Amino acid sequence: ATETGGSPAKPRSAEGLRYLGQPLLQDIYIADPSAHVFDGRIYVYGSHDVDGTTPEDDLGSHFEMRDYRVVSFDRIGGKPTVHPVALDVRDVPWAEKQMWAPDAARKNGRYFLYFPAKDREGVFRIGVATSDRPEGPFKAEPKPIEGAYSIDPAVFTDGDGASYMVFGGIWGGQLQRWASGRFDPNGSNTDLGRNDAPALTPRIARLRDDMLEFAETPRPLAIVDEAGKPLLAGDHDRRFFEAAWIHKHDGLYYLTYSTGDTHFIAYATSRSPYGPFTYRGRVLAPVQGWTTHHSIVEVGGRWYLFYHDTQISGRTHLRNMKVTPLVHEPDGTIRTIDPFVR
Ligand code: FUB
Repeated sequence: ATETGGSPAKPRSAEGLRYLGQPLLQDIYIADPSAHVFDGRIYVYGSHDVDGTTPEDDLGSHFEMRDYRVVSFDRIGGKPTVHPVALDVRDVPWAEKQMWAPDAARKNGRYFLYFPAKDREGVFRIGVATSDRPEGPFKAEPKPIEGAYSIDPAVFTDGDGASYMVFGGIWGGQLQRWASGRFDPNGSNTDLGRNDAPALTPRIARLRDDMLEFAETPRPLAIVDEAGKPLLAGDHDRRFFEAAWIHKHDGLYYLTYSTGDTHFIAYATSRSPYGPFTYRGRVLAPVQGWTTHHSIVEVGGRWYLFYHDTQISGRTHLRNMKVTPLVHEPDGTIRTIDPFVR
């Protein structure tokens, strides 16, 4: 069953309320939380934030993550288990640095960790690593996924078993440098200065049955306004920046994403995973910290938003994850969440 909305999604017990607005763990910094339920347990695959030496800039050079740690819970509001290192950049043959937002999937009893990292030429690629356990350790494939680039992979598996990866992010995520389908080392660092052009959008590609490669060439997902016109690059309040995620509710596909420099999690809906997606509104108002990144998951018949902010550290690259109920209204809209109102 799914939460179809109408009434606020409430945690089931007084004990369960304690997690609202609170960091889910204190011991290490985990951001960009991609949550999944495997065999009744909640597993979160996120970035493992660390304090490095690179100065802060608009391209996110200060996000210097070097490994992944999986966190699991027996229920929403439950005690976190922080598992040992799931994958270290030193064990990824093609990667050099900046292990950014990952996601995971399961197929035929095998677990797949999808992750972006910069190669030795400073280009973001997306790789995959496998394990027979949801928490890892994962073993990386020797090369990045052919045809995958930029950052923030998220894998959605549809009811018919087909899995799709959405990916991409502008500015430091380098998507603007792939406009021609090939990496342009001299391309612009940002999408700025092209306000009237259609905004860049996330890419989507169906994964092969073995989940290790694409079954097709990635294509851009159209994100349009209510009149069917593509959102424009200058429309910073609505245009895609990074952190795409797809979920399906009541037969409708929801593409949710960060608007980056305006700090919203926005959403758009479609009757197909390939779009076009029509912009519908905001899932999450700005949180504390520059970045905002999320996942949406159904747990025990209720829907939840996992997200992050900088409550513990007050520093933009040291983020902690949180979770809050999410409501789909009967008309297909999502009730906007204000992280500062409980
Ligand atoms: O964690 C590094 C980057 O920050 C992610 O890849 C983006 O989505 C943003 O959250």
